[in-house]
Amino acid sequence: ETTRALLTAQAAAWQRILDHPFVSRTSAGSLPKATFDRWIAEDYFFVLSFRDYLDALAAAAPDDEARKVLAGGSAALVPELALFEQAAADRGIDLEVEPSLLNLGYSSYLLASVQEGWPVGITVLYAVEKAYYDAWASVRDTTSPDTQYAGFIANWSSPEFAAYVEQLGALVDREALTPEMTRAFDRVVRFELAFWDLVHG
Ligand code: MP5
Repeated sequence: ETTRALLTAQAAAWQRILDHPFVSRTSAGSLPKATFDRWIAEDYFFVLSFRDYLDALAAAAPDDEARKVLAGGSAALVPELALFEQAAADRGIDLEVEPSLLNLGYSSYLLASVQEGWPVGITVLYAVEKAYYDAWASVRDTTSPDTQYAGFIANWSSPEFAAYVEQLGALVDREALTPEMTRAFDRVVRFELAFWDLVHG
């Protein structure tokens, strides 16, 4: 299986995503407010860019099955962006701040990956979504139900999101693994770790 090979090769780095202090401190409720606020502003920019990437990738999708899965992901961004906007209003966060260069780099890389063709583009999408599913499912499993982060936890660890990530994995598994797919997956892993470091550091 292609996804299994990708994840196995990155098992150590993947574990560092799940064990990251941002993730464990979100679970423990010990994250400083400014840190979570920083994440909200950075991630909001990321998700807006991600929406453009998803549209571009959908235009490159090879068949109806792939288009249907991606349309589901696109629809989920409507409530997701509303979640960020509500949290920003509640917490007094300015969402218009200039993103970090790392965030600009990650967001630009997403869009650029589509130019490498469908197998690379779908590998990137799977890696991005799987990283967030695993991280937020880990928060879900280790935190109290009345956490202030419940909306975000539910967004990326719901059964619906889990099913979406499974469907993305199935699309990747239709492809035979190439060095370009491995490189793309590894880049997303590095970007994800750096993103947590950026907002937590
Ligand atoms: C996602 C995200 C998940 N919101 N932010 C980062 C840094 N990585 C992955 O993407 P989406 O579009 O929110 O499901």
